[in-house]
Amino acid sequence: MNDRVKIVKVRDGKPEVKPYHHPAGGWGAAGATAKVLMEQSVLVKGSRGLLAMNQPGGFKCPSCAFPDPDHRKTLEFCENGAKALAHETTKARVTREFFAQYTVTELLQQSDYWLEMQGRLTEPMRYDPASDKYVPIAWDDAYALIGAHLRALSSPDEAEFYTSGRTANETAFLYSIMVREFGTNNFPDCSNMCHEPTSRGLPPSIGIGKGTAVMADFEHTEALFIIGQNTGTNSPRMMTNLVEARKRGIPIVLINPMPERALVRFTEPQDIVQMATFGSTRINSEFVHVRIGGDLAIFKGMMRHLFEADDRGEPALDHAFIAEHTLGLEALRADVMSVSWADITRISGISEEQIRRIAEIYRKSNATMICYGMGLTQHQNGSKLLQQLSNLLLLRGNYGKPGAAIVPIRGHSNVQGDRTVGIDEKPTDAYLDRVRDVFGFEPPRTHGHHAVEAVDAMENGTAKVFFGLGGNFIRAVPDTERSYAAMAKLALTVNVATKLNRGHLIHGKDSLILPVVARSEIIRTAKGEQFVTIEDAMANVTPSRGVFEPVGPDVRPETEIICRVAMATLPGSKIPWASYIDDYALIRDRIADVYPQIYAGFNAKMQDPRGFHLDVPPRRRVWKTPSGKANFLVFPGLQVNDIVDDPQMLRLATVRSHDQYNTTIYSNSDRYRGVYNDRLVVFMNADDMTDRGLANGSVIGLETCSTDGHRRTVDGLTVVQYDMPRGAIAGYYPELNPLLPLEFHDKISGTPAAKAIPVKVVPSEAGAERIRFAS
Ligand SMILES: Nc1nc2c(c(=O)[nH]1)N[C@H]1C(S)=C(S)[C@@H](COP(=O)(O)OP(=O)(O)OC[C@H]3O[C@@H](n4cnc5c(=O)[nH]c(N)nc54)[C@H](O)[C@@H]3O)O[C@H]1N2
Ligand SMILES: Nc1nc2c(c(=O)[nH]1)N[C@H]1C(S)=C(S)[C@@H](COP(=O)(O)OP(=O)(O)OC[C@H]3O[C@@H](n4cnc5c(=O)[nH]c(N)nc54)[C@H](O)[C@@H]3O)O[C@H]1N2
Ligand SMILES: [Mo]
Repeated sequence: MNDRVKIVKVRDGKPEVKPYHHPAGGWGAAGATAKVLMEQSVLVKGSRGLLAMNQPGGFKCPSCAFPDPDHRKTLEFCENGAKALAHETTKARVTREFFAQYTVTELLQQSDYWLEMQGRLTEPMRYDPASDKYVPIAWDDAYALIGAHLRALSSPDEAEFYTSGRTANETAFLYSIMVREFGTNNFPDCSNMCHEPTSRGLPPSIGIGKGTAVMADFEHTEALFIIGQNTGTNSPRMMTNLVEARKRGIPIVLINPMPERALVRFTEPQDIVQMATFGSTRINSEFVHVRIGGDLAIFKGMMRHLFEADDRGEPALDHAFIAEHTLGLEALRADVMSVSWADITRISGISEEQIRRIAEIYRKSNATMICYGMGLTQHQNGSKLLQQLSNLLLLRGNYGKPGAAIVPIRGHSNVQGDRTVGIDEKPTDAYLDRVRDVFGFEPPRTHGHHAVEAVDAMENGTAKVFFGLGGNFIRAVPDTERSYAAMAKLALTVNVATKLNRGHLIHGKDSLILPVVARSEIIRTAKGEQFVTIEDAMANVTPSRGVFEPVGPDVRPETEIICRVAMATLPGSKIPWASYIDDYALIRDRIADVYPQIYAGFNAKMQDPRGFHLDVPPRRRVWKTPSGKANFLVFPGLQVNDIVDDPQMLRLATVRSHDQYNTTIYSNSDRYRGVYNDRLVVFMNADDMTDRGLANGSVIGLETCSTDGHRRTVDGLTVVQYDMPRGAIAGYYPELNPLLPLEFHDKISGTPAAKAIPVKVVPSEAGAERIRFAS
């Protein structure tokens, strides 16, 4: 294996597994918040920041995309938002002296955690091959270098322009214009690895690739389903809505192969009474312990239950809604009735009795919200799986009435907004026409690359330049070994970033790191303080104003960087790039010009610090599909992933711990799952362990089941017995990405099937330190 791909083991304490017996949230969360602020030496500054976070006039939390409540509390943050803020406002700095101290080869020996802990990037740096070090470069020289590389390409399609979802609307919009004027639609983005099945799967069903809920729906809903989403860790502020729903007696059904702690029992960290009395709320009424990839069978079972009830003349389908608003019911009915209960239970691992019980909860509810996350999107047929979920909602008219909705829990704080304002490798002609009319150039019409195609292009040599607007592309994509090698072939890699990460160390022949002003910091330009805007997961657009001084004199706002790259690359451009550097209102005017239907009067609307809601037509029971109706779509069978014919095969879900933000590792512990100081673990069912002669603490390797000639392994993993369904195992992303083949993705959306990697246990060659197991 390539040396650069080796997983760096980190031990910052004694590795230990001990079950977490407390409810999630509560004093554990309060303690963790204080701890991270102290670790980053920002107790006072951080606390001040937390008071401004998600408040009118303040800045939007850089962590997740969950909306602010309609009735705000004085504090509106969670433990993991506090971690994100503490790490962003850290006292630690990565300076030119730091880079002078280490060669890139030496930095590569450090863990992701260590790289993150070095602090904020402070000045632009360029890779120097002679010394194998990053050395300072002036901003103007950096822009000139980028411009020279881009202009030297034989085709604009030889460049890949990545976006991570922290990028604000103003920046993302200009970036999408700059890249299109340059001449390509190569827009790989983090969404391609995340909620792309939502963006591509839902439009044929309901005419829009977004969720249909607003926060008020939580107050009206009669049943909640949380499927494949770890709420307490990845969108903790939503726990408040779940606690409130439980207090109203609303049933909450969880479908997950892992019994996630916070979804079982939760104490609201902001509920003083619950905290003081050590009280907690039981969250779930039904926990459905599904096999990995078994959700499709459950959805079909639920639909079958509804059709059977309908046949008996019991109220089950919303016939009036179906008649007025949908097409395709009979084909769906025929497909659903063709699957047997025996197959449904075998493939899902769930009894007919329990599926009927949750289907009854669904049938009796007049308004249901179905929330979902990566547990549904990251499968080989993620897009089609979501269409089946949408069928289930359509059957009971659960669109366009209070308390009813499909609710994708989006990841990055502005990932949805970035797509809305043009980060799209498959733009529509209508949109490109608007761009042409507003900006006066002819944008490229050929569709571009998504994330996996971008790696393919690097691997086969057609890509020459990678530009990363935030994020950590190389750690986020599949097939680590191949992807690293592909990235290293490029002529130029550019990373616009706040923090040092491995993506900066796996670089092209030329390489730049460009440090930026972060979300929580003030953007000052010649025209005074500027603000940016963010679209949350429920399509609310709100202003975000940083409150802290930028980390140093040599960091730049992201928007300025995009404008200056445009000026250096497109000398003949008629677009007034320089004016956008200083005045963000001008950018919002152009956004309103390109998207008049949703963004008309954008600047005026931003006078209200609470922002406004973008139109989501299904909320009005309007369907922007070719037929003008919502469509029942058929996906035959019960398999959401290809069948692998190997009796030793286990399905591996790569998930997040409680102490990471995607590729950023806050600590090596995962409190709610009871693992401390180690991330190289595999959660496994007791019977699967026995079958393989494994015990708690056994050290194993995993190898991907594939026939494409690539051997993919990760060695030195410790087995932890866990309440997983048979045949399903879990471990952490990004450490296990070397096991995920690039080709193993949803063909409609390009989203890697990171929750269903077929693997088998192989003997370990490494041998690892033993973990202590406490009871
Ligand atoms: N603190 C924190 N917050 C975050 C992030 C973070 O890393 N840290 N990341 C942000 C981003 S970009 C995103 S996209 C979201 C991600 O948030 P989530 O969607 O919660 O992501 P994961 O932790 O990857 O996994 C979700 C769940 O899917 C379950 N699962 C696995 N396979 C299956 C299956 O086949 N069926 C079902 N039903 N469930 C399955 C897992 O057990 C796990 O509970 O969170 C965002 N918020
Ligand atoms: N196996 C597996 N792979 C996965 C997933 C999985 O569940 N399993 N999840 C996928 C998902 S859902 C996602 S969204 C992707 C995430 O992919 P990315 O979005 O690319 O990754 P992040 O870890 O969020 O990026 C972190 C880096 O962003 C930079 N950064 C932070 N804040 C800012 C900012 O304000 N501005 C700028 N310019 N840079 C900033 C910092 O340098 C930091 O190191 O990974 C995907 N990959
Ligand atoms: Mo994500």
